[in-house]
Amino acid sequence: MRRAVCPGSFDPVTNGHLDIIGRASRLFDEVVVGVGVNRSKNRLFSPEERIAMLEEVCRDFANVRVAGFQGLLTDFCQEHDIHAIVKGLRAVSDFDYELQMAQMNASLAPVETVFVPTSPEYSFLASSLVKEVATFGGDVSGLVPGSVHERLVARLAERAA
Ligand code: COD
Repeated sequence: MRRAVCPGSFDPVTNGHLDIIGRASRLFDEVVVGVGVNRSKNRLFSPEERIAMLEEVCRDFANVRVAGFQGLLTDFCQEHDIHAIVKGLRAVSDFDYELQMAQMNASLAPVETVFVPTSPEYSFLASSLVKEVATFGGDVSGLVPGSVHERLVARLAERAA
């Protein structure tokens, strides 16, 4: 069984993430979307909300499941018998940090990192930018799945109230 993890914060999941998850699902027998729930960053959505959104948008991929993880990604890989980490690359600027993480992860556990280049239409897409644009009223409906867009608009309205 070739099993991989697509890790991330997914705050929230975007069409760019979904593209990478779908492509990973065609490369591996099973893909676990690993939602990092370390409490270090200020998140718009809770771990439970991020997991629920991912479960909803990944339900058409038969070999994809979603799980939260705390602590080191390599510990999660070992617990789930995973030896491949799939990461999306948008630009050279992503590569510097991703390479460092790949090498660190390989030093901690028997895992290989597989880099998948972003599809050109998603190369500018990041959760942080989606949140910023939506906060100031910009239209991000084409950048995230429909159900995620609804939750995003609702959450920002709650925050603004
Ligand atoms: N196109 C293609 N890929 C994309 C796009 C896009 N438009 N947007 C994002 N991605 C890729 C990113 O490049 C990344 O690979 C992945 O999707 C997730 O992105 P984010 O922004 O949701 O998540 P990050 O980068 O904040 O997640 C970081 C992790 C949670 C993976 C990382 O911090 C981690 O492994 N944490 C656990 C602690 C640990 O083990 N630390 C030591 C690391 S060496």
